[in-house]
Amino acid sequence: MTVGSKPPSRPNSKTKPRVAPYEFTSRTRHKDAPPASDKGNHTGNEGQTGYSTFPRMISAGTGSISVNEMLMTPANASPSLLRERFRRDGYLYIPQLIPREQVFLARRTIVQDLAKTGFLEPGCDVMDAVTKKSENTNASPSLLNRQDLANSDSVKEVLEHSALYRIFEILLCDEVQKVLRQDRHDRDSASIRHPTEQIQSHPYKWLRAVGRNLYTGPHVDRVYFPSYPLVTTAWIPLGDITTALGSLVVAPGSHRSPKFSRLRATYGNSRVGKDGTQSGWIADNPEEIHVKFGMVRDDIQWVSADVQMGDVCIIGLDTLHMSSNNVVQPARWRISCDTRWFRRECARSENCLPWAS
Ligand SMILES: O=C(O)CCC(=O)C(=O)O
Ligand SMILES: [Fe+2]
Repeated sequence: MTVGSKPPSRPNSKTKPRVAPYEFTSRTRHKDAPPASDKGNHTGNEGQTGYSTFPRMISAGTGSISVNEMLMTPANASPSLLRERFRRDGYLYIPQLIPREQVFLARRTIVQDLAKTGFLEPGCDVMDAVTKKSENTNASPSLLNRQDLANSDSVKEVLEHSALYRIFEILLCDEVQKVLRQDRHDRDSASIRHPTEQIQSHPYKWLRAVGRNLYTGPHVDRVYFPSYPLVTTAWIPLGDITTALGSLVVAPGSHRSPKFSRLRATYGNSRVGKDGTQSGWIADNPEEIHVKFGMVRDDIQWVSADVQMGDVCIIGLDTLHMSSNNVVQPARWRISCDTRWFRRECARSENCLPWAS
């Protein structure tokens, strides 16, 4: 497929398995999955096969953990279900919240830039974001420093999509319930009348292209946001991301379970530097966390997903999470963006803006 191709049509989320992202053909296996003949005995990289079966073993940091599948919450779920699950689990996995066509266009903008700046292997489909085989394996596009790219039209349309405003109005504002009750017909629509009135998206966007063998270690976002009382993260994959490419991994319930109270009271109260940097990680090896905070191994149950363009994961401020390692072969960039959301009044009352490390 060429760069100028039009985006693939949106899959019907009811028809599983979901399709590979950058193809028009009806491929049913994920790009990272091994050949069908391998199924059943393939162990791949530490068991990371890209199969749609859970639980599975994944590489995370310097360790290896078992993950179950994230619970999917439909984009048109009622406000009460969205709130209830978010309160209970500390995260929401919402497949196809954003039209995949729009995410496709955003991805295209980013990968074209990666091609221009020399980070993609020549001769490969740019949409696959195949990492350039270079002698300097540490070369990184440092997309965190590319706010220009994050703010380009096609990317920003995804990162600040009206569907996200609607979700955060539901999760962060009591008032929206009243508005929605007044007009039941509006309830399931993608946007409410004035989606930006109460909610603000942080202007800084944490855009990432994560290379092979890299990952984000276990952390809670609170340690990076001491002065934002209600900030909530929307993790937006800008491509199809299997657990082998470096998907989000979350510990459901870790934001409120008594088992995590020591973690929250000690590490969770600490303050560190820049978001997502190593300074805020609990450990390089997630298998060490329970030992540090007086838990037993089974107290921490991890979940993850093979996410697709259009999917969004919402993460609470105190919810333990990380990414899995990018171990796919041939090496490809994992492209995603963390976006932060809060009530507009919070930005006025707290020293929330601009982002400062
Ligand atoms: O994408 C990643 O590697 C980290 C994501 C994350 O920690 C977040 O979105 O808060
Ligand atoms: Fe995070």
